[in-house]
Parts: sequence; C-alpha cells; structure tokens
Amino acid sequence: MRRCFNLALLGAGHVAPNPMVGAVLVHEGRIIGEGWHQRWGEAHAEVHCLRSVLPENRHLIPYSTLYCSLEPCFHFGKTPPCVNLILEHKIPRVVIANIDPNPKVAGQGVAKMRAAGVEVQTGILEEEGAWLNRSFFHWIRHNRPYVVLKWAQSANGFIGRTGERVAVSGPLVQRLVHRWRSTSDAILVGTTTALTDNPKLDARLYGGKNPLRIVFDIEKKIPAEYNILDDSIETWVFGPARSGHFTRTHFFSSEDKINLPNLLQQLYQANRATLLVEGGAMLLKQFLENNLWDEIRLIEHPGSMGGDVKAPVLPVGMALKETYRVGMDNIRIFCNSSVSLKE
Ligand code: AOF
Ligand code: ZN
Repeated sequence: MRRCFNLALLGAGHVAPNPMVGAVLVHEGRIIGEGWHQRWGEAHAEVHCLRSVLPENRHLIPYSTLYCSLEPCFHFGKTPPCVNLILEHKIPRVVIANIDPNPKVAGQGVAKMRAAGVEVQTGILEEEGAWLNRSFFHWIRHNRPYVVLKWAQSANGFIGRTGERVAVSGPLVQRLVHRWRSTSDAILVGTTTALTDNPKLDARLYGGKNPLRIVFDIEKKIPAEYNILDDSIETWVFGPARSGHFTRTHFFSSEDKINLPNLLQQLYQANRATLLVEGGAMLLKQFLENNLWDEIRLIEHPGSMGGDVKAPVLPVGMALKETYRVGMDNIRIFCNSSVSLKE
C-alpha cells in the first residue's frame, strides 16, 4: 500500500480536483503491474496498472491481488468504471486504503466487487491515505476548497517589516514553497503583500503548473505595472476592473469588502480543491479568526530579525502532522483538528 501511495504522489499537481491514486498488482509476492492517475480527465490508476503488465505475465492476472490506495470507481465519469475492468480481468482479491467519499462511488465499488465474488479488504493504512488526499476528501465532503495557511517567522516572532520586502527563511525553503504552489490550485495574497513584495506568485523555482493567482485589491491600489496584473497567468482580482486588454485576468468588481466565504464558494465552483494563503498578516488572521482554514504550514527561521509585523498566533487544539528541516529552517505542518479527516 505504501508503494501505491508513492505512485499516487507522482500525480501531485496534475490531477486536482481528482484524488491522487496509485495501484499495484502483486502475484505471489512479486509486483507484476503498477500505475497511477497521471492527469485529470485521463485514465485511472487501475487502468495504467493493468496496462503495465508484461505479455508474459498477463496469464497471472486472475491469480493476483490488486492494491489500490482508493476504492476503484463504480461510475461512468470521464472514464469507464474501474470496477468493471477488475471484473473483466477476473482479479480475485482487492486491497484498498480508503473508501472513495465521492457520492457517485461511496462504497458501491466495493459492494459490486463483493457481489461478484471478489475478496475485498478495506481500511489498510487508511489514515495515511486520508492524509495524502486531504484536499480531495475535504473538497468533496464540505463543498469548499481545502485552505492552507503558510507563513515564515523569525525566532523573535516576526513575519516582516512594514513597506519592505524581506526574506525571513532561506533559499531552499523558497523552492519548497514553489513546490507547494505547484501542488495547489490557487494562491491568495492580500493587498499589502501585493504592494510590498510585488510577487509573481508562480512556481518558477520548482516547475510544474502555475496555480490560479488571487489578490484582494478592493481600493484599486496595486500599480498597473505590478507582476500580479501582468496577465501572464490566470488571475482573479477581487476589486474594481481595470482598463486594458486582459485575457487571463478576471475582475470581481462587485466586491467592496473582503468576503472569504464568497471567495471559497467561487473557488469550489471553479473546481479548485486547494487554496494556499501566502499572507500577509491581516489576511491570515482573518482566516484564523473565522476558522476557515484546514492546515498551517509554519516555517520557523532560527535567527532573529528586526521586524514589526508580528506572526499570527497559533490557534489552540491543532494536531501536529509533520516536522522536517529544510536548510536552516524548521517546517511544521498542523491540521485543524476541528476538521476530522474521517467523518
Ligand atoms: C479510481 N481510480 O485512479 C481515480 C479515481 O471523471 P473521472 O472518470 O476521472 O472520475 C473522477 C472520480 O473518480 C473522482 O472524483 C474520484 O471519485 C474517482 N477517482 N477512482 O478508481 C483512480 N483517480
Ligand atoms: Zn476508476
């Protein structure tokens, strides 16, 4: 199953809002097929896995066990049901980490296989699977994107200095942040951050896809020549429309105040499953105060800095999920424990 998770992760940044899924076919302790969901709208993990079996091993398929990180699908979506494929190949045993929370599947895949005589085992490494696909699970259960708050703070608790672009963390962390961007579906910053940092909000240091950029510009303060208004990447601006020829930039000119629930609703409708909020302090605070967040990625720099913008106060009752070090900096990943992954 861990191998399934590793394969699934190869789809990160390419499959959202679909889940990342990996599948492995095993015959008497030997892997004879592997696959993963590679791109949104394309073949599922099980299809790739079965296609990968070499001609000389194909006769072993009806004697093998299929491991899937997610319950094989039951519905006709953009692709036909994986359950049908499994039955056609007469696979006798299927082992699954998570039941697919998609109401179109939701246990019906397992039921159909069992009814056809397939031995099905579920719940293997279930917690790890749910963590891997936390965005998808959240998006499909709660009808809103999974909200990740990210900030970097110095040892003395600052995240910045008014009116100045300052790097709190080291260069390796910058790469990591670009990776986080490329595996998010949208990134959001507030007006002050857009003005102070003039960020591009792309994933150039990591590669992969650039997510949708979002900025609040209610008072139309951002200079027209700033990166975020360069129309090079799909961008949503919550604030008055601008003159000029925009093809990728969309203005939500009816917005006269920051309305986070409305923003999340718009993102849900646009099939964006993960929102990365990159600051600044005011916007992070608003998400925290309204309990509209699901995960915090905290970057802690060991050195002090002369700053005046205080880091947000960490909420109580969070669950620490991961800790690691990147260069000099410590990364801690917390999830909002008021949101259960199981439900
Ligand atoms: C699987 N294996 O690898 C994935 C599954 O629109 P479609 O046809 O691509 O279906 C998308 C839904 O299928 C998605 O919301 C989720 O419920 C399931 N994803 N299922 O059997 C896979 N990616
Ligand atoms: Zn499928």
